[in-house]
Amino acid sequence: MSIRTVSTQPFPDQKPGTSGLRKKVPTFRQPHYLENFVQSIFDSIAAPQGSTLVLGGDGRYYNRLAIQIILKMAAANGFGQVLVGRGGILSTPAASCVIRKYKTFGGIILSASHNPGGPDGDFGIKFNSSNGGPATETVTEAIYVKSKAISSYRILDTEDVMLDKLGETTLGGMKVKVFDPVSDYAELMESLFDFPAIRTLLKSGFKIKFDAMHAVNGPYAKELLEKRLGAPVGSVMNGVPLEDFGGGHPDPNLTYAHDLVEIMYGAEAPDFGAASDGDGDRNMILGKRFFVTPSDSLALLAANATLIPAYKQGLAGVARSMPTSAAVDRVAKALNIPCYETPTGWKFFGNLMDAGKVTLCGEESFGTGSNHVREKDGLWAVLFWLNILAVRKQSVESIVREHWARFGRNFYSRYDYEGLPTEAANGVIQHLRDNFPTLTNKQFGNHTVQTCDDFSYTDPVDGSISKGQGLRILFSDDSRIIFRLSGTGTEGATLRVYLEAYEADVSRHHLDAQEALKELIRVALDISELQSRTGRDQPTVIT
Ligand code: G16
Repeated sequence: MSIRTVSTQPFPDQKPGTSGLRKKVPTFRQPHYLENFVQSIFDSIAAPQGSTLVLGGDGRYYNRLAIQIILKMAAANGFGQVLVGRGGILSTPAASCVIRKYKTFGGIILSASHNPGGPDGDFGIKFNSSNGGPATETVTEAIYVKSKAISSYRILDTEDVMLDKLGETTLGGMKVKVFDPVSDYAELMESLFDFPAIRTLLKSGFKIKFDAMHAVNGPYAKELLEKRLGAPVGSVMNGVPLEDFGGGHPDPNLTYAHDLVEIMYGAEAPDFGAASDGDGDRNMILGKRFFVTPSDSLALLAANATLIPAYKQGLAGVARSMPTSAAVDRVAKALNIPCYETPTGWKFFGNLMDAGKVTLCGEESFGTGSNHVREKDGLWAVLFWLNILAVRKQSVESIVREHWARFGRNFYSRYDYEGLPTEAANGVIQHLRDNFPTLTNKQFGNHTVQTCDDFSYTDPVDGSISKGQGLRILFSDDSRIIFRLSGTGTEGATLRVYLEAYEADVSRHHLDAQEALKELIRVALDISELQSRTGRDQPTVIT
């Protein structure tokens, strides 16, 4: 068993995006591609000799192979121990939980989140720091810089490790501990929520359906919802993780979680429905024939937080990503707590939570979480909702409608144009930017533009500045249109258009969001010249 130093050449495309490096599987399978990136991580983080690392992924195609490579490289790079989820499985929030619980130096998470998997699907890798959260931009930038200058990597020449049996082995001088990926996380959930109250709710005939979308959360949901909380077996659907997610797109929204949507809008609809994504950090919440937008869900969790044992003392503050609706801002105002607006990307919440400035945070992209870990957390959101439902004994719909009646409704929708030629997408953004001066003060129907800017964020904790985080067109009536290029796609460019309009009048709260936002959508298409510049007359997905 010897350490081999392998000569390599840099790949020019290893810049981490919104959440780590995401590429097609064939890209990752090129000789040295994964190895270069892993060595760049190790060279950037400067872990002391003998450090412990957590390792696991969402089980998608290439997960197991990648884990073997990373284990051998960790052994050759001086790590003392790696904790690996059994079968190489570890949901993203569970990885965060384990990094924190065992105070490890950090962890490597393998996932392309909600993107499809399989031999031609997507794969991804990211490093999480010792706080359990995604590496900050300073660290990801350092990794990128290393990747552009790499000339060799180190790997141990040895047999593969057995990943399917709990226990310890050694790899060179390094210990490999295969652990149960569910138990630490389940224990953490049980410490946050009122399990007896939820158990009583589920015994009372309240029916739930959770769609794990053949992704990583299947075993976690079965353990928590069916085993510990007593939901009938079968309440968790698509609960067996598959390497290609059963050919599906493990993205919990109304388009891709269609199995669940059909059930929740059907004649025999359960009282509560939810889904999570490939790596278990996103969530979608549904009531009987009722969809809760992620932005409303965040606002509602904040407004009801003191009903939950873990948050009964109240919240230090809340945070949302810039494109997320301002529904939570209204709750924060009523609670008299700070509300932070960050760029898109969970990594921006970490500093705020570490500094004790926020307790809850969330994003329009179906992510909500709290300071219990440093990742967004799909099942946590589901349990939070179930706990609220157990206390308030009302339907999902009536809880949301009461919330709107109190705070007003932020109508919200996102239009995604996926797989655009990069030049066309950049052209739309440039055109808008060039037109900022002519847009200010301009009136469009009932909406008058107040300001336009390119969102820039100064981290209040470490002072770091992140520029170019999305174009905002802000209207005087609190409506907003945001244009942003996604940082998680793997093919061409994905242009996102976020639309939001505030409505205080309860008599208009029943409106369909698309109807309420009709005029803003027209304005957005008009001022961006999106259709003529991209040749697309329809978005790929509307959420
Ligand atoms: C990641 C990030 C989120 C972000 C989402 C979409 O989520 O962690 O913060 O909102 O991507 O980003 P973009 O709009 O750049 O595509 P996930 O669930 O994909 O890891």
